[in-house]
Amino acid sequence: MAETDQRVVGSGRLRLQRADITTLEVDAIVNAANASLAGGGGVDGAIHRAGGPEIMSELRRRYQGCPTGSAVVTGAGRLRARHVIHAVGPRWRDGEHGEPEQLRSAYRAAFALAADCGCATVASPSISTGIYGFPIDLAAPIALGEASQALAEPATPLREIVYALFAETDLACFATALAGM
Ligand code: AR6
Repeated sequence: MAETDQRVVGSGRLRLQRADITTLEVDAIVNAANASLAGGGGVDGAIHRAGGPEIMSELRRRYQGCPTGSAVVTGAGRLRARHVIHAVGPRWRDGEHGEPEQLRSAYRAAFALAADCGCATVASPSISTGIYGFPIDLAAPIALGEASQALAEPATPLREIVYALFAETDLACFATALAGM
């Protein structure tokens, strides 16, 4: 799939790619989960389908939900990744209920967990901009800003964060936001 844009940050790289995240060979993929970690539609459904039942078994065994704005990690079952980081973004209401801060916090928690797990390469979807309705033009700068900060952390093992965007329009939106950074 075509690579459209990338940016060097510190000793790492931020990249945008049109892709189904479940196909990527990276150390960790981020899942756009819900607070009960119950699985669902969208990218969450795709990750559980492709990764197999092990991921849900581990979620049930180790965690009792995950508050909005935070993240937990499991193995990746049959996926080519080593870890799945389940991050919970906010459901969009009107933007006046802390949604931007919660989205920022979800990405920050996800990348911090990836670094704690020693990951060099991480792929993330655009959290909250599907079923949860967060406007993607507002979400993209938040997503890219948090990825840049994570890559710029001193001594981080992270070397590449790729946003795996499903739709061409989402990719274009992230590319515009990256150009404006
Ligand atoms: N690869 C990459 N991106 C994808 C894929 C994929 N395979 N499938 C969908 N997307 P969403 P949310 C994009 O709805 O808004 C679930 O039921 C999609 O086009 O997956 O955070 C959870 O259990 C969109 O741009 O997540 C929660 O209940 C982006 O991924 C709720 O949905 C996020 O869309 C979370 O909603």
